[in-house]
Amino acid sequence: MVKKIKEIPTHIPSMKNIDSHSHVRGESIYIDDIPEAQGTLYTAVCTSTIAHGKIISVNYKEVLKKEGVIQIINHHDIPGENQIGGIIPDEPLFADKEVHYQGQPIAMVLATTEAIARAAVHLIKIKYKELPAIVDPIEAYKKGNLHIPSRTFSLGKMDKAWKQCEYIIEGKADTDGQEHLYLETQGAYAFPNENGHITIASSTQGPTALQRTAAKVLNIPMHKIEVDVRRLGGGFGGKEDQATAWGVMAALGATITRQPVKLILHRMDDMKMTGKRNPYRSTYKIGLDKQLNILAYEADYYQNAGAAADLSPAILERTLFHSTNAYYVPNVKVTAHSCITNIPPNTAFRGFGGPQGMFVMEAAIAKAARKIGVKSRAIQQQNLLNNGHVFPYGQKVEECEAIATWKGLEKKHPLKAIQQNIDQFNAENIHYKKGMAVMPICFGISFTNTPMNNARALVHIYQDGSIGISTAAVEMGQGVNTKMVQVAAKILSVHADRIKIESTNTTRIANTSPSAASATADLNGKAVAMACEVLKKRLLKVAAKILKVKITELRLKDERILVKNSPVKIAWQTLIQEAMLQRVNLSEHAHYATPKIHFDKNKEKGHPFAYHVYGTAVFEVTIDCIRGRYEFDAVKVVHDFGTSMNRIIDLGQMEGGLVQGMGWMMMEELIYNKNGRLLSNALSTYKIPDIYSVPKEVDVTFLNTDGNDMAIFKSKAVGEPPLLYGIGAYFALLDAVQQFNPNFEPETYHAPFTPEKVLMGLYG
Ligand code: LUZ
Ligand code: MOS
Repeated sequence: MVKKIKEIPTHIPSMKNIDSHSHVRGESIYIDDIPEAQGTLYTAVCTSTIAHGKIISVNYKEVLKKEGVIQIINHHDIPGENQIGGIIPDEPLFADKEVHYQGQPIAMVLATTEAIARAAVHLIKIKYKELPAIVDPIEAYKKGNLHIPSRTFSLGKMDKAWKQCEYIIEGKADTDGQEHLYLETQGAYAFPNENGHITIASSTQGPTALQRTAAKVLNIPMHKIEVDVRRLGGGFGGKEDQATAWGVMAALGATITRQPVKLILHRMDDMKMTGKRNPYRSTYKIGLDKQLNILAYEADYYQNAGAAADLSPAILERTLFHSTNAYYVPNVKVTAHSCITNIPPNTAFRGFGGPQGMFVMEAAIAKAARKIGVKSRAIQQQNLLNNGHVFPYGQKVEECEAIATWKGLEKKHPLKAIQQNIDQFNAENIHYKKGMAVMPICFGISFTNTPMNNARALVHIYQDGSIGISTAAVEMGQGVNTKMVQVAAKILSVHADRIKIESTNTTRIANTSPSAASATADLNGKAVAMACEVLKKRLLKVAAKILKVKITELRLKDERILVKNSPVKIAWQTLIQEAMLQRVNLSEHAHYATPKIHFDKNKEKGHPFAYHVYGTAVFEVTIDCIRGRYEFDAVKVVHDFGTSMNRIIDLGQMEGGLVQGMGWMMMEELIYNKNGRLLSNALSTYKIPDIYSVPKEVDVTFLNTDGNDMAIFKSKAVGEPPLLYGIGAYFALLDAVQQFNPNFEPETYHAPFTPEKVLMGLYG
């Protein structure tokens, strides 16, 4: 069945982001905008200048002489455990005897001004005994340096499958890391309260992770720590786990000095000290039959995890989950290795290991297509997932939109016509060549770690009829707070301006999962919906009592109670006053846990995802064959949003994710030298897409589908999936380069495809 395609109307009928006013006026409050309390101390962090070694001595003498320096804090000053590791306890807050990467914190200086603190750090004299550094994951693997035992997903019978293949192709595919480059750098502001209680304002995606870790380091119970998050100036995964260290340091400083302590990283320090998307190196083998069916796929992923595990074990898992992208492969054996290296611990980044795995599959298809003499898209289309198939991890493919989005794309933007234009252009031009690539995607929605799939909401209706909502959702620019308003407004049938979304606060909402895995609106939205349904029922009961009718005759609509077949109405405000008189509870706390999902790590099988998101994009690029420069002419996408509850926000996520993914594939060249030093440590040496590097045309079509009940209001998760499209940029560039230089075949498909690499490919 071919689904109807709905155009995006010019006037998108959805709610404007509730933050847009304060954003545009510069009035939104981030950590550095919090009015400063008297006595605030400022922090600078002293970090390792070598990638691996033993600390022989640390001399603070000169620092203490400096005027304005109040305190130096290092591992000796920690009341509890010197440990901040999230999944594995392998990461000290401050290095003790050894250092494992350049930029690893050793101590912090508190001073009366930030300038003094920063200057003071340079007066700390550290002697090291240097040890050899490893930055390459395969070298680490060969030495047996792994964070966790390697993991394998498998399906079918490999030996038998290889024998049935007409074509077998092997190759290598590498992806570099990616700097998150959130506009707001990492930071926190901690306030000491009475009795050793601490409040931490933090720019974190994971308030509970910070609370739990601070409690461990400070050696106090979690209830003495309140983490408060107003909003983030971007996170992209970089603050899922790695906001914790800075919050803990600020809390430690505030505990020791009994003064408020503020810690905000400067951009270059943030780039140097924090982890990024995990670079991967991979090998693959793919087998196809004569009809281009992929019969077998084998891959080994070497994840460059960095010096501590951080979230890398979970990221590794998602690489395996997405190893076959949007394709059905009946025989699969994929193995992933989490390699310990001497660079900062790498971490979550939009897609969470999924993109790294999918790139390898796309590389395998591209190389196979070239060997066989067909277009990649012939192989892609032949192998798209469909209902009744099974993923390598055992989950059945249901409500699959892989073919529907492909056909939707074909219908709106016939690929043949695009190809003809390109062929004609290439025939007529010598110095410019065009290329194209199609990129289907499939992304599983849920934390792969099943227990994390839960959230809560606390809804208060105040006696004047206004409403305050707290959830575990962290607003980081993705618009989740706007979606929460929409959920409550719809269920309680009130105007959106009656509703305020409170900060994310561990005292109001406890034991939160981080805002991550694209699941924030689903998990928290469902909790808000549950709380509002309960409140609605109570209010209807109040009205029924006044009107002496059955509840079933009543409806809550547009701030009125309506009675069936009667002109009688009760206004919202009156209803709330009546509820107060009847002593009805106008607050509700609800808990949502995703049903149906499970996963058995021993068998590596289960049903880990609530649902999947699908889509297909086509990329068109023009390269300048003299200079190696290039411009993307167009990216056209048909995407499965389910029934979008907010087209403006969802379109924003789509465009932002697409361009962020393209940046990773095109230009964001993250370079560590062999001594583990980050060379691309500033915006002058690390290039991200600007307005000139985005495609000249981005055409997004909303696939008209029913959506899935596990998604909030059937509006599918949209945070991470769009980033995956970016992978298409690499293959469009490869196609264009091969138009000019048909002999070009990279030994390793290695993203990003920078203009420099394009130039070398053109003449290589
Ligand atoms: N974080 C996490 C994530 O802890 N588990 C996940 O599965 C995940 N997926 C995407 C992004 N963050
Ligand atoms: Mo994320 S990579 O969903 O924090």
